Amino acid sequence: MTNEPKEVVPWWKDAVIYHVYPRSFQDGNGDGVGDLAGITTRLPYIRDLGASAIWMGPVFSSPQVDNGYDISDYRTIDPLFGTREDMELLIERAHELDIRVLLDLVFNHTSDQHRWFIESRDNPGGPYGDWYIWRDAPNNWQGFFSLPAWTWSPERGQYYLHLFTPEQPDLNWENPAVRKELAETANFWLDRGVDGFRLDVINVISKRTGLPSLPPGRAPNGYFIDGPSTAEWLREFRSRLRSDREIVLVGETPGVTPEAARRYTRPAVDPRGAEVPAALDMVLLFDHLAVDHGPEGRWDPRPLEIGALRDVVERWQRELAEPSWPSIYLSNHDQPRVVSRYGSETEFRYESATALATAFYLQRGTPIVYQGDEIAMRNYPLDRPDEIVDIESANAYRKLVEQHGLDSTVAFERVRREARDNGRTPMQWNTDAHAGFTGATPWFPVNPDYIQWNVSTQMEQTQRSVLRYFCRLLSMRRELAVFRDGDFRMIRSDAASPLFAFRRSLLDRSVLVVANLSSHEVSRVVSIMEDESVREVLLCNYAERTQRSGEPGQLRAWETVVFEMRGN
Ligand code: TEU
Repeated sequence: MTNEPKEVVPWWKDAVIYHVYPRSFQDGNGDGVGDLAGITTRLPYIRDLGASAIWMGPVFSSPQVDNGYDISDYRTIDPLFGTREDMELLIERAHELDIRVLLDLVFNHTSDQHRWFIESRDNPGGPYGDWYIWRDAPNNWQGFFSLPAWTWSPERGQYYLHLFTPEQPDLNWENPAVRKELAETANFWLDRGVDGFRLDVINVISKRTGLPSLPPGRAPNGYFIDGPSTAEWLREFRSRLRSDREIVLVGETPGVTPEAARRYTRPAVDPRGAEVPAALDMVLLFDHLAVDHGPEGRWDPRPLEIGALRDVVERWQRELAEPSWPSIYLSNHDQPRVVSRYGSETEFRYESATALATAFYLQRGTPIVYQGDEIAMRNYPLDRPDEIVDIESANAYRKLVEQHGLDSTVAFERVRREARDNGRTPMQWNTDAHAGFTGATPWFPVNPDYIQWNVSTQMEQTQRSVLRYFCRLLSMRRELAVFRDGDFRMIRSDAASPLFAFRRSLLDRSVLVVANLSSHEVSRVVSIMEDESVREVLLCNYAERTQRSGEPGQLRAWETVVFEMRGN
């Protein structure tokens, strides 16, 4: 069967990106916090997993109000994470191992401790006076963190806009000097060898002219999400980047519409008729991580309906078909652990973690594996509200109790499941104290289940090892061109069915991926698999279905199988 790739493609279409949350990955200097030196020691592990790039969360100077997403100097490394030499050594070692390095640039806002903001606040008529968004009176915009979006500055005698915390003032991208400086900041790190960037909330940089208040019940799209100049400014940003090698730009785009996502990820034509490269190579979507949100959003969680998940995936695979390119991820530092959220963290922890990974990472697009998901790390057992460290989650709890009048127990149960702390617990390496993450007291406690669930134990396990399964899954994805170049077709199922199945076809090769995303057996799937067209089993998360036979018409709890099919 033909397995030749269609054409030479950019490296990031072949890549598997491993998302590292530096604070919780590996402590290299014994202070209880993860750091760059620690990450460097774990690069061989990342390579052996099958990843070919890492995306590191922000490690720049920061007061750490929002765990580093409040940056006070983009060109220096926060001592918490090490030095610029540590960064340069990490980049060098990563490249030696054929691992590319993406940094996380937070360009919508800075810290209120950034010198630009202090200058802007204290010297309105000075060169930085117009680098942020100042107004005499606020509009009615609400921020993302259950907070108002404006704060009064007595020093300046005006309000300033912050879509996140008051310590994260929004930069004024309308100002050409701001845009120029941010591009130069990116070039500063490109000159030091990085291979691309994840751009934090990059689709909120453009605000509607005049900053009008939102009509009641109106979504902020067009007001401060996917604003009027977003695509234009991102194309300008890309045009200013210097690099002697192919770099990647991954934009995090909360609330993005399909039309806007295509605008960002497709080439455009300039007034002279010349093609202009796409502003972004990929966007990070959120809809697949909102199907379990109730009417009040994230902090009103509901049980997952697989039908809704199928529909969202099918829609975005269709919306971001050629020439766009999707990213694929199941969790990150802002989300609960996927095995707790969508899987079965107790009875079928191995099966559900591997089924979800197969159902997602074989779709069309670049997989992004969040640290710890490859060993099925699960939510942290938060017992009390005062254990919540994350500012967004703590604000949400306070708002549910104080503004929504929820009983504190009910409010805590909602937040406990969704809290961002769940995905930020230290990486579980082995059975040593603190799971081998640190020799000191960790900044956040290690999940007590690390004795059973850690890298070392799963490396030794020959059966039901999530880690070993991930290695096989990512290796198969890399070896078969159909997973990169093939088209995607979701197999329709009854709305209530827990079956998640799709077909990938390329020339005369096709594979069928089926997963039972439930804790009970699913039968009557033989119609999908038309037994005579099944050629062989390429991968399965149950040991015994290694042959083609074996009740092809049914799937056990959380069973996933990848079939090579005849024809396409
Ligand atoms: O998150 C952007 C974002 O969409 C947030 O609303 C986040 O996803 C939230 O948890 C959803 O409920 C980025 C970073 O990933 C996040 O860690 C930062 O706190 C945020 O931007 C501000 O920089």
